[in-house]
Amino acid sequence: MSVDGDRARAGTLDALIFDVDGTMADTEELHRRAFNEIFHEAGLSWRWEPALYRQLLMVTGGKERIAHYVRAHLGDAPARFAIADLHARKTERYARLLERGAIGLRPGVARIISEARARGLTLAIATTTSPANVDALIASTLGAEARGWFAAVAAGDCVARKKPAPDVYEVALAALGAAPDRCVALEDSANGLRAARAAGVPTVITINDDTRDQDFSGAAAVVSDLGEPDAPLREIAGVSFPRGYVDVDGLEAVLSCARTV
Ligand code: XBP
Ligand code: MG
Repeated sequence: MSVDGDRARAGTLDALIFDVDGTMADTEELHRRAFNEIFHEAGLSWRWEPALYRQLLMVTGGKERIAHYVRAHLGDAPARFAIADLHARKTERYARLLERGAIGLRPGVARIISEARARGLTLAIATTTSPANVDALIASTLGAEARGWFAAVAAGDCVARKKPAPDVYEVALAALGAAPDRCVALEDSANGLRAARAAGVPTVITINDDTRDQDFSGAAAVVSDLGEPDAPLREIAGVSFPRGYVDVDGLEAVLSCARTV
């Protein structure tokens, strides 16, 4: 349902736009495992250890990340490798790893989705990861029917320019028919923050081990995670969440503050 659906909206917040990797779930270790398994099966000696992978994460998009690794770390030509095929196989492997129930949602994600739905907000996704990965994560954590809760899913190659370019957020906003200043983006990385901000969407950052040291200037709020009533978040910067967790009222406050700056 688009933002101008038939559900009256009392507040100023119309839609929540979720990033996926690192925000909805801590997925990058599973991505790293899938990359390494496929490299090995392809007879390549490439192995992305955690420290290297954290560096490589600054390049968004798995295919782009492989090409960058070949060029910048191997001094070789990406065209000499069947990167699209490697990445397709990696995506299949990642889905299989997810099916084994390898990952749960981060704190507060299921709660805020449920509350947003109950309050008549529209949900969307704006991610660099492949669409198949979005479907696999939603199915393995919320159930296959939950894919229909998201009015728009902008993912992967639906845009030529990936984050930090704003394109994927602009595709999601257009699909929703939403005004950016009536939405809030939930992100985990500096690339994601830059993308959302360039699209005019106020952004709440939930940090993780891969992104905690990045520059989140311009975020409406930076927190440890979305929090739960029995597991309060840690506030790092920006708007405060006095209940100790991010809820719809807290996100309405984010918009109010964003309007005053
Ligand atoms: C994170 C990414 C993706 C994933 C890997 O996306 O940059 O590239 O690391 O997924 P986001 P793919 O934080 O925007 O969700 O291999 O499918 O790209
Ligand atoms: Mg992310």
